[in-house]
Amino acid sequence: MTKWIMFSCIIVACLLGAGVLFQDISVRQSEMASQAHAGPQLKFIASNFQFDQAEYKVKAGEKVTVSLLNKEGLHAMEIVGLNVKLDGTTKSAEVTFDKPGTYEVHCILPCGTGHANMKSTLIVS
Ligand SMILES: [Cu+2]
Repeated sequence: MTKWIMFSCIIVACLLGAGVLFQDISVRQSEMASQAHAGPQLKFIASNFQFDQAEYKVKAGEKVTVSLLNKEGLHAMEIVGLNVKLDGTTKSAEVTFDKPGTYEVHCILPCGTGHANMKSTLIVS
């Protein structure tokens, strides 16, 4: 009788172990899937006192993940006329740029001596 109890205990332990293992794998798979579905990215990397590119380009009508990374100093940004604002709290946003055009991108956080010149351009085509 005790053998049966031992045996079922071992079975239950094995099932629990396998369950945890598979759960872990499925979590990892869903993480990988969400990264694969991320789509086009528009990354603004800010430092003192400039953005990493003088000109950024995106395609009109495409859903883009816009993100801001502060490599040096503290900055926030705005794409003028499109109501896209990113800062230390809101670091990324999904945006579909509908209207082709040239938009000004600038820093909206007083960050120091070069703040006023911290500008870039976004071209939607
Ligand atoms: Cu600034």
